Amino acid sequence: MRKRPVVLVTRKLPEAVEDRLRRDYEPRLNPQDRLYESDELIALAAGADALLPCHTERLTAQLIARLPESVRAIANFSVGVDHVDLAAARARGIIVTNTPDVLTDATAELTILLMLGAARRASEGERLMRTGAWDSWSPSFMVGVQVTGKRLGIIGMGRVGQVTARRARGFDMTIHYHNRRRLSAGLEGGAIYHQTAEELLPHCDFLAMHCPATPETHRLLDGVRIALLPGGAIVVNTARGSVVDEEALITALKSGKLAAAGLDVYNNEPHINAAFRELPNTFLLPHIGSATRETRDAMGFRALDNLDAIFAGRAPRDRVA
Ligand code: 8YV
Repeated sequence: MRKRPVVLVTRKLPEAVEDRLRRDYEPRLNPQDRLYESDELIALAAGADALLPCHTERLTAQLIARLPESVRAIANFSVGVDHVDLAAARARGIIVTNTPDVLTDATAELTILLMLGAARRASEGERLMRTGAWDSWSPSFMVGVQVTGKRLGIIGMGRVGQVTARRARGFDMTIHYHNRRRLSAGLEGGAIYHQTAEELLPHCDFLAMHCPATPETHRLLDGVRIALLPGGAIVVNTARGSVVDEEALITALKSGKLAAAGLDVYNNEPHINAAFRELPNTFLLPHIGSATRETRDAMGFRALDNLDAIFAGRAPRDRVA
């Protein structure tokens, strides 16, 4: 019988995904879901044919250089691949894949939740209820910003951006966007294209970040660009913390330039900038964009589809390097 490929699975994955791994591979699972240090990861990878990591593993050029010769593939359980040095993997001939499509709906849902939560002061309201501090009601109590009918600007009109736009149209929002390339009229669905972020920003009552983290998008939303937003705008981010200059965002939230921010992603997760916690006008979630049962299963299956193809000698559907 052909030897089943050994797969180092760095985190605890959904039961159905681990069942399939046990059926088709020789998996090295992590039932305790411990975060591996680099040395430990390298030791555990000895003799492995593939890695199945999450975005929590930083697969730097140094780490990739230390991977054993046996590793042929890195099948990520994530759509974002900013945690992997793709050039280093390419240089070693290691195939890298991701899991697009399957987390689009879940992430777009979370963007809408962040918009509503930030605009309607959900965090403050929840805190009042949980601490028992709610003691009165008045017409001026907890007044927020209405979402319906506003202009939503989207930076990065890929899969998630497009679904966010569709969902936002349910709130009669007008969609503006900036993307490297203009979409076809069919995909645009009436959204208004802006060739640069600078041109887009003055049109955004709400701004949603949906671009991947790359050197080009690093701190794309900085102080200069925040200044171009209308006063009282609301920023939401389900992409990556690195696409926002957090200090500039905090300054704008403190000054009232921005009414609020809804954030699911941060620099230096999970040790987020403490100012976000202290500000009343932030609505904060702990990187749960794809955290639905349906999506997490689908992410695992998609990663396994990619591995199946690689070990069957076929081209994986989601090759990124
Ligand atoms: C995942 C994500 O939970 O897929 C991504 O890029 O950011 C998240 O939705 C995480 O990356 C899993 O590794």
